[in-house]
Amino acid sequence: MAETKGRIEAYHHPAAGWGALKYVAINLFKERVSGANYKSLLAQNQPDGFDCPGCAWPDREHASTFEFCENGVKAVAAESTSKRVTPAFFAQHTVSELLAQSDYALEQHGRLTHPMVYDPASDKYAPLAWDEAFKLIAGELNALDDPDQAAFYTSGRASNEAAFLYQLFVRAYGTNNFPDCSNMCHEATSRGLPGTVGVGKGTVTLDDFEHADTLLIFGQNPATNHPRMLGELRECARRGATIVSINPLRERGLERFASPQHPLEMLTMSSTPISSMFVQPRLGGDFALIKGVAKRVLEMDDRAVLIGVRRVLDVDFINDHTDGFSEFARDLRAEKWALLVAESGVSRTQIEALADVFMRGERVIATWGMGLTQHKHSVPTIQMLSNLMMMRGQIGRQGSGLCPVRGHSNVQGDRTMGIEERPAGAFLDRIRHVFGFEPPREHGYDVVASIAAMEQGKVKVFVGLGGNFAMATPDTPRTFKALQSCALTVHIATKLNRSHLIHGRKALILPTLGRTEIDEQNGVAQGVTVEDSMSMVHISFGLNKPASPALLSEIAIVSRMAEATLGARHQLKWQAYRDNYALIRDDIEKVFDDFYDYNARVAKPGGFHLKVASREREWSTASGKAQFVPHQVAIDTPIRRARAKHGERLLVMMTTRSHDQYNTTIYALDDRYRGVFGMRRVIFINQQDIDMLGMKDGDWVDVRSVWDDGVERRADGFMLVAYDIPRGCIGAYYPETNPLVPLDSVADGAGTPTSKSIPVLLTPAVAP
Ligand SMILES: Nc1nc2c(c(=O)[nH]1)N[C@H]1C(S)=C(S)[C@@H](COP(=O)(O)OP(=O)(O)OC[C@H]3O[C@@H](n4cnc5c(=O)[nH]c(N)nc54)[C@H](O)[C@@H]3O)O[C@H]1N2
Ligand SMILES: Nc1nc2c(c(=O)[nH]1)N[C@H]1C(S)=C(S)[C@@H](COP(=O)(O)OP(=O)(O)OC[C@H]3O[C@@H](n4cnc5c(=O)[nH]c(N)nc54)[C@H](O)[C@@H]3O)O[C@H]1N2
Ligand SMILES: [Mo]
Repeated sequence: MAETKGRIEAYHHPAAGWGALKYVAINLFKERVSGANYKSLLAQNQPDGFDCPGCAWPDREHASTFEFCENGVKAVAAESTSKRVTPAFFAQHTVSELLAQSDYALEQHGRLTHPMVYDPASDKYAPLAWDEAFKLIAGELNALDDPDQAAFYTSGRASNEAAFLYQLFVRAYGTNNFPDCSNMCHEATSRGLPGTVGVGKGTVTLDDFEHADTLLIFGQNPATNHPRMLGELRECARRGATIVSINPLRERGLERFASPQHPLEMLTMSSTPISSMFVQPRLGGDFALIKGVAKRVLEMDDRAVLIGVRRVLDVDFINDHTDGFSEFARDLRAEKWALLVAESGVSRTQIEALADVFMRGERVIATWGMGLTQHKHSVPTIQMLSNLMMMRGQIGRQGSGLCPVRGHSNVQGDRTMGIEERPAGAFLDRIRHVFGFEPPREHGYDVVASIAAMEQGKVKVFVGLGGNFAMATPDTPRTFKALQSCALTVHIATKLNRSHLIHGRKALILPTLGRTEIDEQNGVAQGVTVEDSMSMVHISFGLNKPASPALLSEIAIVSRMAEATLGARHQLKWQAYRDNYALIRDDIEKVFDDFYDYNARVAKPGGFHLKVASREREWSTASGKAQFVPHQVAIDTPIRRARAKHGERLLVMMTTRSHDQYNTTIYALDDRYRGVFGMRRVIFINQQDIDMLGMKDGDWVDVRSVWDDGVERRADGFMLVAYDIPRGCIGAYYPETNPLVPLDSVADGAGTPTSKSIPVLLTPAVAP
């Protein structure tokens, strides 16, 4: 990739609009989607079509109108490509040769077609029969001294059925080692919310967006990552709702939006302003900011009491539904404004202005993404946001609530199905009751713990159900070594990626059907189900011809792996499950009460809403009430320690997504709304910080992280791009910057790598 040929050019058009359409056309052409597969683009998120593999944002009724989404089209085009990675391809390239290619190049080779096994003699992957592959896996798994020496990763595209069978197999085998992509994603949400509202899921549905008058968007870039959410925001803005973007980066995509759904807007080149207000905290400053808003709300309530006007707090909600308010209020009163201002990087005037917007709102939705979840203090931050919303009863009523916006299209469903390294006792009891075996009780490894366990030789077999573990995880060189120390690595995948090349002593690549493809078992088309970010469960049927006749579905792969490994040990109905996926749903229903009449309810267009207790104002907490949880501003943090040592030259780095990538999959080299074209090795930085470094916009730097374990972590060769971002904060793209994230730098209580707050130093480098 000729990165130096890139250019930086401010983006002046609305998000989406013609730019998106033009891009999509180019992309389809490039992917060489064959004629028959074009029709699949019109079928995404249709009642009789497939669930879009793009993201977890829900669809309006999951029916009728074709919702045009650039992100979805790119995801579908990438899966529907006519390019193939065949045994002949592997015969032509050694693994070492392939390792020298970029992630972008690896993705461009196309779809995997045959099961492959690594041959150390030739350093190449060679084809093998499916049966041989399952025998090999079974042999290695059964040779381990302890089932806890294997780890089973899940990426968030696996369907409910595949995920359920996978956890059933792994628990029958004997471990809870379930690292999954949500450990790196919304784990802080899943661990934080149960402590306040009882359930680790959002409390809103799309319908609430029609009634909200105020939306607070924390740490999210929907123009790129959830384009269909932008459509909802556009409607909210048109109704006159106030939309606030809380983000260190002033994301251009949140300024204006032209909807491809509205031809008139496109023809007249007009657009709808999205955000009415931008608040730019420093990285990780949200905790102090939200606490400041809460403090102001309390102060205004005190004043209301004093002068005898309507209370600002929702006193009825607090009395009837919550616990712990007085202690929380005491802590807020004692908190120093100076500390909140200094920590958030937001002036007191602006904190008060944000509080005014919040208090004026009768129906407020707070949404958040990775900007809140990938910090050391993510769990307290999310709990503080929950506290704030509870102060005004903004949970569990129409038009208001908590809205974590998930990433992968079924990441929420996978957790619901039991992809969980810390399973609840009651769930395990059910598994025992329904399936007649005793599942393991000890908690297993999450992503970070799995890598550490591989390093220490405690995990020897790694199986990945989708994803790109080697590139998605932190501390890249260290993670590579950990994976390479495994006896066996297995990847169930649609496309070639670097994880397949960073392999154990033995290694398998098992190609699988994507969600866009027809999945026939015994001549009957099978559907799979998924749960979106708002707990809607629906069915998905593929429409395209499979990329290769040799592909197996994820369900077939998991069930055959289980049969081969467990043998006669467990009499589970693997064969029946893979012959008819409805039988899997019947058994899911036996384990989870909320899935009653599963098959009947997903047969209805749009599927069904899975009950979220907190939305109904039922609180599944220890006290049976929603809980206010006070938290202090953290004083002794790695970033503060690093800054004490290095002064203002110490910068805090976030790693984020460009417009043309899907996590570790790089579709192209542009980041249109941020004005970056043809390159990815850039650092967004405040002009005053460039001056402070004695450098110029466009200069090149190397990056080194500051951590206290004496290990050098670096990523070299990035171009400085002056940007609207607070001083002391910089941004760059993932996965290029993952080598900078120390493995043991994780969110307290969630274990999420702190990918949005890495202390770093920049040093001048020569332009490549
Ligand atoms: N096209 C596309 N779509 C995707 C994905 C993709 O890679 N490409 N990935 C999918 C997945 S798995 C996920 S999880 C989602 C991710 O979607 P997002 O949550 O939008 O993820 P990021 O791109 O990492 O961007 C996070 C945003 O947080 C801001 N931010 C960073 N640090 C802070 C902070 O400390 N405070 C605040 N307030 N903001 C901060 C950044 O400026 C950025 O705007 O998208 C999903 N959809
Ligand atoms: N520094 C930094 N690191 C991060 C993040 C960050 O913001 N910053 N974000 C984190 C987040 S939010 C996430 S979710 C993770 C993502 O981590 P992962 O989910 O592991 O990564 P992806 O890039 O989404 O995985 C892409 C691969 O999945 C496979 N695939 C695609 N579709 C299918 C399918 O239908 N079935 C199967 N079996 N395989 C399929 C393809 O082979 C493709 O190469 O990365 C995390 N890592
Ligand atoms: Mo994610």
